[in-house]
Amino acid sequence: MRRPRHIHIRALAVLAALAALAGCAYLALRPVDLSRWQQEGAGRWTVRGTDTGNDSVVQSENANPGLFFDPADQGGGRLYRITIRVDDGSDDDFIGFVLGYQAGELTGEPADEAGAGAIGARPDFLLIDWKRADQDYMDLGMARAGLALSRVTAPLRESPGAWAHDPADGVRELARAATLGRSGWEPGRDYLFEIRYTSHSLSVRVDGIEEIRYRTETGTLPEGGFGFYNYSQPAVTYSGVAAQRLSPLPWWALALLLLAALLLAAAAARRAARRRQESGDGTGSDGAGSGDGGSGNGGQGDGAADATSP
Ligand SMILES: [Ca+2]
Repeated sequence: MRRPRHIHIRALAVLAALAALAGCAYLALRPVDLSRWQQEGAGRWTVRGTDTGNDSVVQSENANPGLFFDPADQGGGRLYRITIRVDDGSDDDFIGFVLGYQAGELTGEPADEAGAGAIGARPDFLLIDWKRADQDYMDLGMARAGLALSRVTAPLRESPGAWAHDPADGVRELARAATLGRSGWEPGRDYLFEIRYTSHSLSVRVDGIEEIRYRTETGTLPEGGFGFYNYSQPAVTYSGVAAQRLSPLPWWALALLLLAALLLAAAAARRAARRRQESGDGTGSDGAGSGDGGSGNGGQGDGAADATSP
């Protein structure tokens, strides 16, 4: 039995519209549930509920390097949006983020005794850290004020790597921020971070300004999840944490798909209108009542077709 062409077009239009809707839902920016995140290293991380869920966390200790991260996040093209704020004017140390992080990499040890986290035993992740003020501290070297991107290939602890970005200690600086590279954070001020991370590129915007843009020309950036970083800075709040999958297709391909769905829907609507008009013309006496009778006639037509082609 051959189906009429208009049914194919209508089905295609419905499928295209559903695909477009599913794509939009899949790629939507959503609040992140921080109650499922984990802590590694030093610090005290306390999740706080808000109107939009468990999307806020406070780090309250003045301690050695520590992380709060999403063990379920395996990256694969994400946009993260976070507001960060320090409510402490007496200290001047590090706040920040990690990317491409897998459990256990901070200390270079497996995440658990069963070895489930052993994949993270060899550190290789990206660190975005932001110090408030220059500080030459004991034998750790000089920590510079400002926002910087580094690649970490050794455990992060109280040592020249975490403190001074010493490449000999496994922390190699890749870039400093465009306008905040030598400027510290200010206490009592909200900063909106938007971080885009794919296997080959990283973009960090702060309050709408792109501060860091980094691409790897050889190989890929570290695979893994997203997390918050702290080294010796209490009273840090991360709030409004939200994440979004980045489309694997460029914007113009998505626009073409949407346009195709709209064109198919328009074609289906035109055909349906023409069929109603034709059936109205062909029934003579029904003509006067064709406004209401369109669908009724359509139903009769289908019934007749079924009766003659079992
Ligand atoms: Ca401190």
